[in-house]
Amino acid sequence: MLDAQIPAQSPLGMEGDLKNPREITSVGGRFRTELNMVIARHDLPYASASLRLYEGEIPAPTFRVSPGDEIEITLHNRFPSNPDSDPVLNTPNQFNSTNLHFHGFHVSPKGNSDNVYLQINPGESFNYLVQLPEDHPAGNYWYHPHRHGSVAVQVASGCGGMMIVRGTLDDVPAVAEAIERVMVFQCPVVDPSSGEVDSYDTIWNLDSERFWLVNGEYQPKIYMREGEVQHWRWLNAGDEQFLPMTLDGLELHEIGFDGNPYDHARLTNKVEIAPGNRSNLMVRAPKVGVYDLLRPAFTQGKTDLPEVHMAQVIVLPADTDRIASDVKKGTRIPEGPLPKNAVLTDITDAEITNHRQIVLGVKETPGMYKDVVFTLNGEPFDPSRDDIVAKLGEAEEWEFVNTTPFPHPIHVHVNPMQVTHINGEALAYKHWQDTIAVPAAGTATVRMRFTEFDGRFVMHCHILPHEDLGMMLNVNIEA
Ligand SMILES: [Cu+2]
Repeated sequence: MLDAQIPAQSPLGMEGDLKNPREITSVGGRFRTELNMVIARHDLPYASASLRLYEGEIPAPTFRVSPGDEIEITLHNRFPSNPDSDPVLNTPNQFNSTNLHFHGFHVSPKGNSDNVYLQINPGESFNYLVQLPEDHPAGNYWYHPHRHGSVAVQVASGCGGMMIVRGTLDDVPAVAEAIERVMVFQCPVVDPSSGEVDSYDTIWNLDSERFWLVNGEYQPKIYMREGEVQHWRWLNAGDEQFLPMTLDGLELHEIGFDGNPYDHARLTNKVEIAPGNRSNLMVRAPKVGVYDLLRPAFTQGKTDLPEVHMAQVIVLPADTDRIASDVKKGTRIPEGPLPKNAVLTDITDAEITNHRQIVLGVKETPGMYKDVVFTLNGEPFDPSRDDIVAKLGEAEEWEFVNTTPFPHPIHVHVNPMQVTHINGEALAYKHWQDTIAVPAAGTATVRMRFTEFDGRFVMHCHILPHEDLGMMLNVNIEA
């Protein structure tokens, strides 16, 4: 075995402190693991639940790889057989069939690489082989199932793990000297009477009772030392709720988003991660005390969502004897420009060969789940249709026009997007993301370069019930 394993542990080596998820790392240019999908029992705050999980763990193990690595993952679907044998496209179906997606990776979408058109049925195994380019941007990515019809159920059950590509921010001295926390936010939603996620009605309602977990723990404690700065890697691995997060009393300096470093550290009092987004934060604890990491009450589209108490942050005196004195302790926020991911250079007007508009909608359709389908350019998903055909080596500008009263986080596979406008207003700083929250009844404009990889892939809404109900289309990049 080539696996290098790091057990789940507190980065402070401290009892009672939030543990980082178990980690599997690449060695000598190669990452290799088995990934078993099983149903496992977990005690949630409101029910003893049977969850669909990778390795029976919530969250799944963190994978840490390097640019240029060859990634080989053997996925074993050990779920029971599907009760429904005759799936209806764009309705929830076959909750025990699956596949594997590498969210945000710039890799081939074909064959046994990041191919979301595959279907791995119960009892089957599949060998994924993904070649990460030598110049792949470093940062936070993640992996999760992506089979159309069962994606929301499986992610809402807890299938998902962080995937870290080493480099860029890791080498910034202020980041390197700080302890690192991987924080995966998930909210397994089960029917409290059965403890299972077998009815779509359980997850459909945005305001159904949800209990957010951080690294599988409910309202965990996070320890810091007075004056300390820690590097936190956040992932919203939930199925549909946005997370606009606050941590009053501590300083939040955002240094990256969707894996890519910002131009410089940004002091903020709210960090918003839509479903699928990641954030890199430097968190400074100026004073001893107890603080709340909160998702304050807010309105998502038309739905009022309650305050969520995500975790408690306990800041101990700098000379505490509860943390060994040899545990490293960052104290600095990166100053000046942050290192860029080199291939992500601004896409200029002159490079753009095509402009497209993509209209986000919803359409009453009797006979479908809840009698609706979600649409892109007026149509629900059809795997046999090429909705967008573009040329390898070219760059395009896409405007997402949201005709619905809900925000939709739009995720495009394979190539990252440089976000240029929100609601028609040009952004002074144009960041690179793979998932962009298109405001309710608003617009977002992005630019993309189709480099290295031809083939078919998808773009879709990362509110995953919207995807299952049709909000996805095919992009075909021709060589
Ligand atoms: Cu959506």
